[in-house]
Amino acid sequence: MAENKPSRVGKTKNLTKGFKPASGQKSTMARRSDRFLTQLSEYKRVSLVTHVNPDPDSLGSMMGLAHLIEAKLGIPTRLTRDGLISRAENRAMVELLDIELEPIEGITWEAGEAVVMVDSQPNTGRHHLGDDVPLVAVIDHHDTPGNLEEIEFVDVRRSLGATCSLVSSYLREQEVEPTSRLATALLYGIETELCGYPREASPLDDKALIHLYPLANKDLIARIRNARLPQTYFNGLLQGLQNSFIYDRLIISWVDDLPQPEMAAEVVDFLIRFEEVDWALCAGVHKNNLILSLRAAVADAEAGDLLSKVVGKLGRAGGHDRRAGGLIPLTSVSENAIENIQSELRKRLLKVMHIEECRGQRLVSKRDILQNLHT
Ligand SMILES: [Mn+2]
Repeated sequence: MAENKPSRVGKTKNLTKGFKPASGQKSTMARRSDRFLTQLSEYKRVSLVTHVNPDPDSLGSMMGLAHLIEAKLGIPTRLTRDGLISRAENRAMVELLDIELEPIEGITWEAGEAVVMVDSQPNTGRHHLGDDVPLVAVIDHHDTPGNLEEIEFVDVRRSLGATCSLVSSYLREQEVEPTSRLATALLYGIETELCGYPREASPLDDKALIHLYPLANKDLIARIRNARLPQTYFNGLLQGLQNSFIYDRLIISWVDDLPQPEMAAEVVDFLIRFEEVDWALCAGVHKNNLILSLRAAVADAEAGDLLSKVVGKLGRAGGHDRRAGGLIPLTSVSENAIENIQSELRKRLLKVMHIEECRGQRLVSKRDILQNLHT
């Protein structure tokens, strides 16, 4: 990665764009936002990248940093998109807030361009970035460690609920007031990371919410949160409910035909509220992948580590303390091949959770499913 870094622009010239921390700040530059801006001050352009299938936290974070960079450094920025945005709420966010995203596959990096990664870390298997990406900074809150050795600026805070909270703290430190549109994006980004159950939040998240709430457009947030849903959503949810099996304090839901990859998370967000379990996993087939989503209703669950141990070399996984996701590429989507991988996954999961191998008990019995079916 290092040898392909573009040369900085005008290092010896008199810089008009050079960043100086606000007066009154110690020259030791204790504030991370000062160091972040200083690191970027000599580039011609800054591009923001994030993980595949960007979610509200990654979209809001890209928008917030772009706004900060443009306001304080006067450097042009661009936001990118890796993969698709398919969840209805996330699509509504992009549409209603008019977020312009350049598809990552069509991008060529220019000399003098810096790339900032948000809500993710390099080499975690969550991007389609080439080796030539001029990555200068990484700002994230995931437990899953990435390869950060070559990165000049790193701010990873695992105790934070949302990357948007970290970005909001940069804006506050630099006294850059977010526009209503930006405040809406940041608030929704934080809300989606925090307001589910189990909640993983810190005082910095609360501070950001308090600051952003009066500035945000609550009508737009309501429209995003309650985005209209396609028929495939109900089909996917029904499949999940019909194929949910309980093993002690764990429930596993198999979806043979996931309408879109993020649906796995929606299924477990629903199932983790079941009072009889502490863990919920959804494994759904989407295209040639088995998409995994895990939730834990107990503290110090280390869900990210646990899922990554379970998946091992079959694929990749990671996440937070109580929320995790993963992906297993399927070599075949035949019924047999899928059943094999499902049974291997179940075996591994029961083992790491110290649950005895047993026949799973259906969440909804077959008899009930059939009896209540109107024809
Ligand atoms: Mn996030």
